[in-house]
Amino acid sequence: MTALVHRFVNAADAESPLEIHPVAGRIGAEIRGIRLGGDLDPVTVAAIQAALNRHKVIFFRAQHLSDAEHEAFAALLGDPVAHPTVPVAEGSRYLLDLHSKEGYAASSWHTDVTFVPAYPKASILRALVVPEAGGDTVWANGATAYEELPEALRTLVNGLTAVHSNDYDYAEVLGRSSQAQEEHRKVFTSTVYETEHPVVRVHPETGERSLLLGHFVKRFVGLNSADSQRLFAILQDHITKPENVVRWRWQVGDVAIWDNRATQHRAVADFGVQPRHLRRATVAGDTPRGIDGTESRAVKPAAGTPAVPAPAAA
Ligand SMILES: O=C(O)CCC(=O)C(=O)O
Ligand SMILES: [Fe+2]
Repeated sequence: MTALVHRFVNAADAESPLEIHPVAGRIGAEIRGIRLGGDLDPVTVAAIQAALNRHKVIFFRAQHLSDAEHEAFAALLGDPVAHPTVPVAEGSRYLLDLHSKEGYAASSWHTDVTFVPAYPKASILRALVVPEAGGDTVWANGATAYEELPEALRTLVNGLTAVHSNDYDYAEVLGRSSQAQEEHRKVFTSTVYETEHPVVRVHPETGERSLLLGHFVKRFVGLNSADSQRLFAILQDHITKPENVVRWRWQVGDVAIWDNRATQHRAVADFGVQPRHLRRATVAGDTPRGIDGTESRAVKPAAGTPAVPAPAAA
């Protein structure tokens, strides 16, 4: 057996002005010595963006951002956008609440909001309350996963398109169905979206190819649902194997930022009834392109249909 040699090793860029400490071998780095907020200078913001492109998820300890600081920092990375169906967190303009008390932990592998064509390019998550133990988050590198696929599978996915929707089988994906889960599903699917994306996305800034899948995938175009499920499981197994993954043990005040164009993530739901509260900002992204340049396209709502406004949080 020949060892796979990765083009990319998760080492800090010697040119970066930031203090960067890689975490796992293929993804993730902690950045020290920075206080995030809306008043960072452009050189630092560019260095953060470069570190994000390189390491795919970056961590900052002990930031303790307010909602306003969180949103102001997000605006330095691009245009902050609210979730398309879930009402914003109380007192904020764009933030999404992830509050385990309400029965919600995003504990299956996904890329954020891939049920719309131009889904967010980055997500910025901060920890307000964390369990004493457990409740970590894990991220997977879709680019190294693509790179090490056996050639026959790579050839197969290069021309493949998948349909992503927010109206997926929640009980099946999350392995349970509770009242809180059902409430969440109703809000999450108040407008049903369906989008066709290439399975291999070419990163608009780095040119890197990565696998674009995750739990919003309903099926592959041209395959029936049984074949789709089997192929999906094979590809997801490659993406989420431990070698492609980094795991973060949260402390209150931490911030994690991920490149939502090249990664998947999920919460680890091992914290029982302990409270866990995170808030997330997302920054607008562009429409993905596949290897041959084909762009993702919306299937639902059909073009010209006005989106149904999300119900007010009650
Ligand atoms: O709760 C977590 O650890 C992950 C939450 C999540 O999926 C997100 O913030 O997009
Ligand atoms: Fe997420």
